[in-house]
Amino acid sequence: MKEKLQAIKEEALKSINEAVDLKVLNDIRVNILGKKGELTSVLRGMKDLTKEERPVIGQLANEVRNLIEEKLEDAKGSLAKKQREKQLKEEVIDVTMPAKKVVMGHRHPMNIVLDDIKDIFMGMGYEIAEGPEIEKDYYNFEALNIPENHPAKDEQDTFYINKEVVLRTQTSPVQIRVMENSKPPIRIIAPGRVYRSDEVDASHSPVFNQIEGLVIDKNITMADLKGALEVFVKELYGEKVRVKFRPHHFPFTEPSAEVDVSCVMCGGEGCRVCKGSGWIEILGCGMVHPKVLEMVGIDPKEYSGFAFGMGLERITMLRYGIKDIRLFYENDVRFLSQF
Ligand code: 2NL
Repeated sequence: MKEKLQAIKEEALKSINEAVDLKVLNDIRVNILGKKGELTSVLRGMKDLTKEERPVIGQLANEVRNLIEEKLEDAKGSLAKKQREKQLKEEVIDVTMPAKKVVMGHRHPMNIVLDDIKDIFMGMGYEIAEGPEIEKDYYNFEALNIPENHPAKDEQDTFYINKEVVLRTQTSPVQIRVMENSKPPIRIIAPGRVYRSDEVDASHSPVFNQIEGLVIDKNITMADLKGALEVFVKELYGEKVRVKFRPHHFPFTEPSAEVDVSCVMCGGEGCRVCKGSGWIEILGCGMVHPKVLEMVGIDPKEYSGFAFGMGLERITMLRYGIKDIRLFYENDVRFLSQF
């Protein structure tokens, strides 16, 4: 029995030493100290021993059990520690690794330019006004001094919903509504989508975007118009750009003018974009016609004002050197990602 205990002890210490993880260690414990364990069965055999042998073997068995339990406890501690260290090593996060890039879109080139234009006018105290794209014929034409059968109505031929309702051809109706509903001073810009029954080509689209502006106050003169638009053009295209006011005619303004800028492509030398002239037309403007003021209930003897209008597509094409208006609407990512 003594030899058996000795053998159990040696075998136990050896396997404890070689245990690779906590699970193996637990199996060893069960095999030796468990209910059906080797040492347990030896202790059960104690009852067959003589009175003299019993205390000697008993003491030895106790020593062997205590020793095995102690070694098991030690091994458990060091294996648990090893296991934790291994886990920590595996789960370590390298905060210096490059992050996964988030693929994000960006503003459409026309929105970039629109935001710039809004910023410039807001900086001069203008507010942004909006209104319906489906308009009464009255607001789109008549209130702007374009009577039935006026040739300008051909120029701006549009899509009719019925005899009295049209898709607006400019954002002026927004400004008419503002004048009807508020008192001067008025300083607004009205950006938005407009419609004309034009054939599609490199510079025309039946649906496009316009930005109009309106200022109404006492003693507003053509000098205010020139000053405001010169500041606008220089902020948009740079200080070096030259600005030219050329007489023109619109039914809703008198006097009227078109504004040319020195060609943003060639600087005025003459090129394909400016057709050799060195100048590019970018907007129309004028002093609001007294008849228009009368129709909205503003007294033209007390108040005067100026208005202007420009095409957003055209301004954007000039800014970036875009040659075909259709590129704006096709939503080809290869085009859009360039801005
Ligand atoms: C152009 C020219 C223009 C206006 C728009 C306007 C609006 C009101 C009263 C008077 Cl409510 N005028 N708008 C004036 C002059 C020119 O647009 O070439 N647009 C693309």
